[in-house]
Amino acid sequence: MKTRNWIWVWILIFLLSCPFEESFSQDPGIPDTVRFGEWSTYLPGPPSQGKAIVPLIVFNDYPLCFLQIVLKYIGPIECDTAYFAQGRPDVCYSKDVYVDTTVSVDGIDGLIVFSAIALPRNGMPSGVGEIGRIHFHVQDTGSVELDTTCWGPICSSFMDTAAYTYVPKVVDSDHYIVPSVPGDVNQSGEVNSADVVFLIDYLFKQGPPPDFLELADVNKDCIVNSADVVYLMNYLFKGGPCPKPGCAS
Ligand SMILES: [Ca+2]
Ligand SMILES: [Ca+2]
Ligand SMILES: [Ca+2]
Repeated sequence: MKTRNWIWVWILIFLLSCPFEESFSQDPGIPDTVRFGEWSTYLPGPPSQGKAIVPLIVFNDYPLCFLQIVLKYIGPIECDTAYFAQGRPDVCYSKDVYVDTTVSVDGIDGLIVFSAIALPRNGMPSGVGEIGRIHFHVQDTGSVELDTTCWGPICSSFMDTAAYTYVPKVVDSDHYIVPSVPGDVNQSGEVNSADVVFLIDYLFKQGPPPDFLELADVNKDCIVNSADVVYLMNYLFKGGPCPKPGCAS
């Protein structure tokens, strides 16, 4: 073989041995992730129907011009609504970045698609946080699974401001739905003095509202107020009647 041919062979071997981290389809920097926050569920007990709220959390280390997240759910749940929450896309909006967002739900196949396009090209800032929420109807107790998938040719993908398009890592969510305990205002799984504190903070100290007001309406008059605090304290400390499945919402 001529010397010039050997040079080409060595160039080829060198190129093949190079890492391809910077190639077009690779996620630049730290891997971007999509994951789900803690499930908040309310199920009075079968056969009555309940509700669940699941936060959608995204980490991206470079600003994004485009994101598309395609999700599939399996289990005794049905998607009621899904939306981009106040937060990261809104942050873009307040910085004069126009964000066009859509969420599609296909209840028959159990599919949800979040899409956001940020214009102009300075994109959605890098960071981590909740970008949306999914609300489900809960039909029964049991295992539910929330994972990524493709909807025909549409799969989850991100594009950064340098026009790198890549697939984010999706951390799936397995959750077991159990009946809710009336009076478990903070959804810790049990009713105790922490629920009284949570309720007092909410009613009188501008604390966060319970995810489900039904759990705080322990006297079942469809309103959450100081009478529920009295009822709950009476149950916990004076042997009063059990909290009831509430009707406030
Ligand atoms: Ca990254
Ligand atoms: Ca509790
Ligand atoms: Ca009440």
